Order: sequence, then structure tokens, then C-alpha cells
Amino acid sequence: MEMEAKKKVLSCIQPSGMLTLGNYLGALKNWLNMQEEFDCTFAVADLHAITVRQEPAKLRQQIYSTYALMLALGLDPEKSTLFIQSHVAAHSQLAWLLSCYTQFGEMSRMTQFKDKSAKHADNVNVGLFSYPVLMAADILLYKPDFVPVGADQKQHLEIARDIAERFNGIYGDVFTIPDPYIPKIGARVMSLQDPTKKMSKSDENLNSWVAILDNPDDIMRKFKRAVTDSEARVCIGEEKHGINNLIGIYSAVTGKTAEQITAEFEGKGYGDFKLAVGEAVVEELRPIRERYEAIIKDKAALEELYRNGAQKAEYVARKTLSKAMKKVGFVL
Ligand code: ATP
Ligand code: LTN
Repeated sequence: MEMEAKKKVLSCIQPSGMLTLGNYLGALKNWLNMQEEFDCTFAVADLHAITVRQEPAKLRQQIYSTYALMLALGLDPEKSTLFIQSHVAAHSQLAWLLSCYTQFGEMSRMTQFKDKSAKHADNVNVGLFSYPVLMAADILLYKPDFVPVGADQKQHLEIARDIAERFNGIYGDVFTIPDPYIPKIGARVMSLQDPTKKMSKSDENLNSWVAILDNPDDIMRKFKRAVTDSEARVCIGEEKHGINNLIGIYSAVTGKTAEQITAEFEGKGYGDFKLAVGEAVVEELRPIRERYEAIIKDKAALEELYRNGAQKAEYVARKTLSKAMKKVGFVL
């Protein structure tokens, strides 16, 4: 019997600071789960990171660190293609092409642009505006079937699909139309201090987010201080944003359902529950942090891996870019 080709997956993550438990549960953990079943390509989206001003030395450090974290997580360069976005020029090249097939009006509706331009009012640059076009290029170059992301990226993925459909509508079958892959649990991890807001590494309140690389003491402290409510019953409730979030985190880490969690903590207080969530998170993240510390020390090995990864990615990306350019009428 002929082996069916594996379906393809692509995703990227920005090296824009310490990655959080939200990034982990919303995106990275799924990448790992998909690695065996799919043909996966994952990148550090460094080009996206400069849509907000970055300090050069810090950006460089974060690119290394994000790549090392992908390895520490268990992503395997033998099985998946792991690379750094700016190393494959086709991303910027296709982004330019696609920007000429994207309307100003549709970009203006992107909620992330509205949020980020309000937050960085002194630097509302054109890159921040056209960011979803570059993201569409990242995706379409690799013809993925699925793109695993957190819920906040859904709108960007829809635009990528619209752009691809428009382009295919004019020129024939160039791009695959990708489907989002958003986890049922963990797609939207909320701030521990204001659980109506998404957990974000750019939040100034350091108790509001847990970094994947935080040490166990810090993780426990942050969970102990997590905002809850006055009802003192561990169950999902419409107004129980803090507890809902902690149940979501505990469920994503342990695989238990909300009902099982409610049963487990029947008759116990929030104090016990917070400790249990903290401990589960500490144990989930411990091996990642330990592997990370070993990997980040060996820059030469890292460099070899990301160079090989870029070569593999380049091969695929070039083919798609050439096809798109030919269709448009460029002389190759
Ligand atoms: P910022 O918080 O600074 O706005 P970000 O963390 O949203 O940045 P990325 O680092 O690019 O931006 O996000 C990488 C992935 O993590 C995306 O797929 C995103 O959907 C997911 N993600 C980010 N925050 C959360 C969260 N709180 N819950 C679930 N998924 C998240
Ligand atoms: N915009 C995404 C990061 C990102 C991405 C991508 C995700 C850049 N390119 C391609 C999926 C596919 C973010 O901010 N989370």
C-alpha cells in the first residue's frame, strides 16, 4: 500500500521577550504534539519583532533564546524544520508581492493593529500595519494544511486565507488554503492579576504572567497571588474569571476535565487549589528549563542547527515564491 504523505503544519513565534505560559499552552505545546503526526515547519519570527522598537543586543539574545527554547521543548530538527525567519529571504519577497493583493481597508480592521498602535502611539509604523501580510507570506510559502496558534491570531489567519484565495482566483492553484488549529483548552490563558485580560509578556505587572523559564519559587509565588473571587468553590462560573483561568491552566497541564477538577477540590479552599496549579505548572516546565540551560550554552551547536534549518526551509520557500512570481509575470 502506498504511504499517504503527511499533512503539513507551519507556525512561528516572535522573539519579543520572555515567552509565557500563555505562549506555551496556546501555541508551543501543540507544536510538540503535532510533531510526530505532521510534516512540521516552525520559525522564530524575528522580522515581525521589529514592528515595535527593539534594542539590538537584546533582540539578538532573544532570537537565540527563542530558538533554544524550541529545542528545549522537544522539537527535533531531524523531524521538523526549525529556522529563523530572516534567514530565508523569500518571506520578505513574497510579503511584498502579497501586499499588492491586499486592501488597505481589510488591514485597517485588524484588532491587533488597533491594540498595538494604541500601545505604541509614538511608533505606528507601516510594518506594524502590514504585519499580517508578512504573516500570510510565512504561511503560504510552506503550503501548510494547519497553522497552530492561540485564539488571538485567528483574524490574521483568516486574512492569510483571503489573500491566498484571491491570488488563486486570479492565477490558478498557487497556494494551499490553510486551516487554523486552535487548542480547545489553553487557547487563551488570562492574566493572573486581571483575568479579563490575556496573559501577556508585555504586561508591566510581573505577577500577572508566568515565563516558561521562571524558577519554581517565582512560579509558586505568582500562583499564590493569583486573583480569584469570594465564593471559595473550585468550579467554572460566569463571573469567576480568575478561577476559570486557573481551571483552564490546570486542565491544559494535567489533562483533567473541569468536572474532575471540581470533584478533586470539593470541600477544599482556593489556597489548596492555587498550590496544586502552581505545582503542576512547575513540574510541566521543569524539564524544559533544565534542557534550555544546557542548550543555550552551546552557541556553535545552535548555529549549526539554525543554518541547516534555514537551508531546508529555503528549498521549499523558493519553489513557492518562484511559482507565484512567474504567475504574476516576472521574468525569472
Ligand atoms: P504580546 O503578549 O507581547 O502581545 P504574544 O505573546 O501575543 O505577544 P507571540 O509571542 O507572537 O505574541 O505569540 C506566539 C503564540 O502564542 C501565538 O500563537 C499566540 O496566539 C499565542 N499566545 C500568546 N499569548 C497567549 C495567551 N495568553 N494564551 C494563549 N495563547 C497565547
Ligand atoms: N503573528 C504571530 C506570530 C507569527 C505567526 C506567523 C504565527 C508570525 N508569522 C505565521 C503563525 C504563522 C503572533 O504574533 N503570535
